[in-house]
Formats: sequence, structure tokens, C-alpha cells
Amino acid sequence: LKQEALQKVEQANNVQGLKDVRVEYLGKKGPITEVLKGMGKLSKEERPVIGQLANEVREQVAEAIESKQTRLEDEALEKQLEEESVDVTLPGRPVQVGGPHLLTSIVEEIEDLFIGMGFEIKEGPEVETDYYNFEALNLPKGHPARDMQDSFYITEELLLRTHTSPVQARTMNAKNGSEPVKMICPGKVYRRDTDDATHSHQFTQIEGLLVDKHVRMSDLKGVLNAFAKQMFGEERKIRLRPSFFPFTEPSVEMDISCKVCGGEGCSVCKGTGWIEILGAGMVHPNVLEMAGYDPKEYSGFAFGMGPERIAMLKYGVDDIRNFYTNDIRFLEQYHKA
Ligand code: FA5
Repeated sequence: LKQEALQKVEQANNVQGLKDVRVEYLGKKGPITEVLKGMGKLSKEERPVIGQLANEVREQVAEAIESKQTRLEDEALEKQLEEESVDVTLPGRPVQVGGPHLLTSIVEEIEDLFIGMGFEIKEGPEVETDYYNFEALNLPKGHPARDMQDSFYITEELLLRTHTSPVQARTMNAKNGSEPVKMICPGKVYRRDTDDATHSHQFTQIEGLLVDKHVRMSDLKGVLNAFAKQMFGEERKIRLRPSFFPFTEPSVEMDISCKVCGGEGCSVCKGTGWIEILGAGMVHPNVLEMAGYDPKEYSGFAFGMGPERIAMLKYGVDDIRNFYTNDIRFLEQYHKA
């Protein structure tokens, strides 16, 4: 019996198997317990001999189980340690590094360019008053040109700004009508436009404003020309077309010549050879006056551009929604090393 039990202990190769052996031999219904239970039936002489023998067997089997248990536990621990060990010699997995969004890069590029020409960067609120968004820009309540920019109103007097031009009025107001201004203002703007390949209900604009004594249209043309050539390359030409904005007079729209133009049927310029980039003009005397400047003494120019459209042109992006849907496969293409 002892031999048999010890052999089974030896054969048990996991903790559960060992438990079964313990129940089988040392349990209440096990053979050793049976022997001890049956002691009453034995003779006086037999009792101590059998009793001692049974106890010895029980102790030896228990001891064997105990030591086997320790061994199994040690083995399990060792196996676990081995499995969980870290091989420090393995090559590392590359960490995914993000980069600036294409739109952020293009805005910074444009900022740098204008900083190089002596402009400072200004900011203004995205939730704007009707006064700064429209009235201070020569767009009184009920003016039909307000329809050019469908708006998200929050209250009767507050709205999400439809362009960055209110920052013009704010910046001039802060100067008490006596100091020159030379600033650009990048920021988010909002319009109730239906989203399509070239329109987004939320997009970016960069406003520019220069106010000083003797500022002329030729100054505007010179600055825009320098901007276009640095942004798109020396070979590009610009042209100014008459346009209308209530806050500038005269108003223009600037086009740049199409580089990829294959003539008729060109997908970028539709064969016209020109692409519209921005709106601009000489600051309207009413706007200067409302901001406290004397229009007889001061004059200025302003412009407003959409950096998404500029990035689309420069990098051949065919859908403005790519800037906002954040598809990593699109964004990754424009990470600079
Ligand atoms: C304006 O917003 C004027 N404030 C610009 C201006 C400033 C003129 C200073 C004169 C002086 P306009 O609505 O055309 O103008 O918008 C300017 C530019 O914003 C457009 O040329 C275009 O690039 C971009 N833009 C307009 N609407 C959208 C739109 N829904 N999605 C993306 N870009 C747009």
C-alpha cells in the first residue's frame, strides 16, 4: 500500500493530481483510515503493531505529498518567471510619433512669411458681437451684404464670427486712432455653408491689416505679390480683379496663375489659367472713422484668405473635408521629417 501510494505521489504532475492522491489514500474513506478505524476488531497484541505501522505509512505518505507539493509549486513559479521574463536584447518596437496637422503647418508657414515682412500676430474671440463682426465693418443691421456670410447666431447680439475681419476693428479700436497697425490674425471662423469639396461650415481664415499714413493700393499689391511668390514659387503671377466687400473700397480679389494648367479642361482652374486666392482692398473710410482714425490722415489695406484653400492648391488636396475628418492616412502624408 505504501509503495503504491508513494508511486502515485511521484507520478502526480500537477497540484490537482496531488490533491486527488491525498484524498485517495489519506482521506476519510482512504485505506489507511480504514485500517485505523478497524483497530477495535484486532487482538491486543496486534493493535500496537498495526497501529504503529499504519501511522508510519500515513506520516510517510503525508510527507511525500508535502515535499512533492513544494516541488510542484517551485516548478510552477519558475515556469511563470521564465515566461514573463523580458528579453532586453530584443529590438524595440518603433513609437508612433505624431506631427503638426497640415493646416497648422500651413498657417505657421504663412505667419512666418508675414512676420518676415514686419507684421505682428493678433487674435480675437470666436464668439463675436454683431457690432464687431458686421457693424464696425460698415455692415449695418439689415444690410444686404450680410447675406454673403450666413451666420450662426447665439443671441441677437452674439454670433460665431463669420470671418476674421472683426479683429481688424478690434485692433484699430485699441490704438486710439493715432498709431499705425500692421498685423495678421489667423483663426477659426464659422458659416452656415453646406459642406462640400471646397466649403466647410467651420474653416480657417487669415486676416491682414496695415494702417498708416499714405498707404496705397500699390503697397497692397506689393505685399500680396511677395506673399504669393514665396508661398507658391517665383514663377507664379498674380492678378487683382475688382470685387466688392462693404469694408473695403476699392475691393479686389487676387488670383494666382495656375501652374498645372494644361489649358482647357484643367481640373484646378477649369482652363481659365487663374485661381482665386483671397479677398482684399483699401480699408473703407467709414471703417477707419468708426475705429477712431481720421480717414483724411490715415489709410490702410486689408486682406482675408482661407489657408485650407491655399494648402489644397499647394499640396494638391482635392477635398477640404480631409482637414477635419482626421484620417491618419491622409495626415501622415504631410508630416515633415
Ligand atoms: C471674407 O470673409 C472677407 N472678410 C475677406 C476680406 C478681408 C476682404 C479683408 C477684404 C478685406 P470671403 O467670404 O470671400 O471674404 O472669404 C475669404 C476666403 O475664405 C475665401 O477666399 C475662401 O478662401 C475662404 N472661404 C470662404 N468660405 C469658405 C468655406 N465655406 N469653406 C472654406 N473656405 C472658405
